[in-house]
Amino acid sequence: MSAIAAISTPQAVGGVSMVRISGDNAFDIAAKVFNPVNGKDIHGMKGYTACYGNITDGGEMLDDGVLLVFRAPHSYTGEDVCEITCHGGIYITRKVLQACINAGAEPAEAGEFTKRALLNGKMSLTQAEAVIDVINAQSKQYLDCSNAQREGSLYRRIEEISQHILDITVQIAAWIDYPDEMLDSFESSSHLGQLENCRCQLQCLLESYDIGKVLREGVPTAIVGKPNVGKSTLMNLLVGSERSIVTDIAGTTRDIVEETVMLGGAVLRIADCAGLRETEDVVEGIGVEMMLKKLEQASLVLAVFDSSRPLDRDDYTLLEKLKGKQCICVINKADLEQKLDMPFLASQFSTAVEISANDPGSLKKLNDVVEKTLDLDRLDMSAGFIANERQRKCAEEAEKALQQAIDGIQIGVTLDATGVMLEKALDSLMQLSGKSVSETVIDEVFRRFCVGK
Ligand SMILES: Nc1nc2c(ncn2[C@@H]2O[C@H](COP(=O)(O)OP(=O)(O)O)[C@@H](O)[C@H]2O)c(=O)[nH]1
Ligand SMILES: [Mg+2]
Repeated sequence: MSAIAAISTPQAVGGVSMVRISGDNAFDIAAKVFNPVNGKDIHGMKGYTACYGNITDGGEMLDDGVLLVFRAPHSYTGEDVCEITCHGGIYITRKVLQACINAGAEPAEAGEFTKRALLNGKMSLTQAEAVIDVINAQSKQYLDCSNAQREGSLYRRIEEISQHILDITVQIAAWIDYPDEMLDSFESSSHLGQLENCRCQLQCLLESYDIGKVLREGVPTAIVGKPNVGKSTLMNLLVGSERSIVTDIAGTTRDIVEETVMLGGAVLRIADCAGLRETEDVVEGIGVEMMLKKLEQASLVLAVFDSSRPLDRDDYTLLEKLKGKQCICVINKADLEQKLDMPFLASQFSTAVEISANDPGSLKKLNDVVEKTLDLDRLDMSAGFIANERQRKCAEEAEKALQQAIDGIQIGVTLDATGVMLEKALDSLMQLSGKSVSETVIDEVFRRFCVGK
């Protein structure tokens, strides 16, 4: 394919930036813009070698830099690749890219380098999708999972399931075509067991989607409670700085204050809200409305209570509003004299923790209780997981078709009909792994990428 070029480093000021060129004529283009100081022709350079030289555009000197070359097929894209590293200014880097385009390269589209890697058989579709997840990973856990995915963990898992289904489909086809020559009658019970096993594995993969989503996007978390229980103090403790205003005046927090923090092995997108109480104050009233909305949207709620005061009407109103939410009861101000009906409060929640939000020593307790509540370790994500909506849809369709095949065998439908359902399941799995996938789907996948990758 003819060469494409793009800036592969961030569009920001830094020490160095890199323009990548990939394609059959990558060396021709690089030779037009890069002149090695040793005077040698870059066409003679071996793969994985570098040289220092001047970068020019039609004779105009732009910068000096380093050229790194890769020879097909031993490159990221599987094509000839030249990477020109120049000084890391936005203007100069754009000028170097323009020089490559003037020399005949096409500007690369989002994800086009990775798309070429896919088309050249350097990686599967699920591996290509994992590249973008590695780039976007915000936590160690998600990075580890995405790296395993990039190594092909999901691909292998799908291949394994597909192989089992294929074996059974082949046996069924043989039995349909040559019933007289088959020694044994069709063993529906053993096939049922195997199909059920495949279905369970798919279900397990589907469950991984929710955990992946949590790791990828962060958990929308709301800190709620009546005024003055220490919500903003808790927020500041979690953030590690004075993010929310703390006073002993009830109704201090009115706007929602939002921050992203790592807690319990996950990224939490935390909102510190106005305290829940009936109020005549118009602005505070709007704050309470916003808090109720945040509460509704939250996947995790930190419900804060003040242990130095008995429960009152505002606490009971809050308890009503928390029904059905994944909630951790945070009993704050453990350093003060206890006046709270602890046994009653604890009975209202599955998880409770006693802390002093103004004591940094409470962080560990909060970390542990959040980790236990989210329970992100319950699935081995490094063994492959469903990372996006496209994959989820394919896995769901495969599982549905398998279930129909299983139901069919149980009620004694013809083997023809069972075979059709199994083929449908296989087709969905092939779409998942990218073995059989339309160009539209591939384009959709790469639209999520950045230019230069
Ligand atoms: N003794 C004690 N005081 C606390 C604790 N947490 C918060 N406070 C105090 O309680 C008051 C209200 O805190 P704030 O975080 O503004 O409460 P919010 O209205 O729920 O956001 C402030 O005077 C805080 O210093 C704690 O653990 N122990
Ligand atoms: Mg507050």
